[in-house]
Amino acid sequence: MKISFCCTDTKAEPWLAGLRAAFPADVVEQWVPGAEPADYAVVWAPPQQFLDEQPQLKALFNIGAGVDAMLKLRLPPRAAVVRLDDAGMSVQMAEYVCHAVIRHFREFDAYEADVKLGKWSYRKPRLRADFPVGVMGLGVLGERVAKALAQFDFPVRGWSRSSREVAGVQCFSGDAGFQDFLSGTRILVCLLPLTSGTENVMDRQTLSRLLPGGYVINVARGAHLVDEDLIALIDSGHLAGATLDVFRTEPLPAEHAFWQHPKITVTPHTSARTLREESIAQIAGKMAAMSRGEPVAGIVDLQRGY
Ligand code: NDP
Ligand code: OXD
Repeated sequence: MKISFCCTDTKAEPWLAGLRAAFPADVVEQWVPGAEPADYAVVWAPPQQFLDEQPQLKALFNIGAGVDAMLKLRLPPRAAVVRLDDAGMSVQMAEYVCHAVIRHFREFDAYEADVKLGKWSYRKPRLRADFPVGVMGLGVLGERVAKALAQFDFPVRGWSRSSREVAGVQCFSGDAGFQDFLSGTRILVCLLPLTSGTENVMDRQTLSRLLPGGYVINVARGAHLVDEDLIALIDSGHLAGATLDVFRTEPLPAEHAFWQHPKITVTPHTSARTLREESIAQIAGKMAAMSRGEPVAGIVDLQRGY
């Protein structure tokens, strides 16, 4: 069996070493144009030429959870697309989102500003009941985040495509449940996959439905959010601010208004990083299972787009 590694912006050697250790009897190579086709591939943002040279590929293992960029490419005819299924990302996402929610709720940004001015001042305690958090997407990452927030006694609501039950979380689903989900949410967290059904989901209309003083945390994809609508609603006072980890263009262009906006916190797509060892272990396990003809979790439904 041959495994090809084709990941842009990724140091290949440690991945190749890990995959070779898992498959000592097989060929594991970094792809170069014109190389012999592979049976399995480990990829991140592969060029179209790589995919076009893989007529016999059985599976493409994406070293991330989101496959929106890959699904824009022409895929090999029979290859399954397999996404990372947690692999150490859900705990990072829970840390990031809980940090952003608590920083906003406890006004730590305002305390930091006071401290810089040498000011010793208290703010009135706020009530958790006034800060219901709504998590859009209750998949591998969203469910973990929703449960982590519930541990801090925030009222937590979740929204997904199909109906779900998550302990401690008030669940809504589909178009029918969306308005009720939004109208009871003050802090909105996006953990949806980017598909034709979710692009621009956070626009003026939906963000206007949040409770006054709403706050937005986007950790999914930049194209879920209409940037101008967010800024207009913050500037009008309907929204209190936002923490954003993902952007339509990455790196976020130097001239983008998000950088300097006093009520927007920006991080460089770092809320849940791919962890190499966990990912190699997961991918190797699934590759071995597939070669034995066994089913594996995390196969992307190409029609649904996630
Ligand atoms: P999953 O596929 O496990 O979960 C997706 C969830 O979104 C499911 O609950 C699904 O509903 C729901 N959903 C999908 N479409 C719709 C829709 N049209 N309406 C309502 N709900 C919908 O994905 P993960 O949790 O693993 O990852 C989510 C996203 O997070 C990734 O696609 C990626 O873009 C992003 N991500 C960002 C990272 C970062 O560092 N910023 C790191 C990793 C991931 P249902 O349950 O019914 O299927
Ligand atoms: C992912 C990401 O999808 O890093 O895993 O954004």
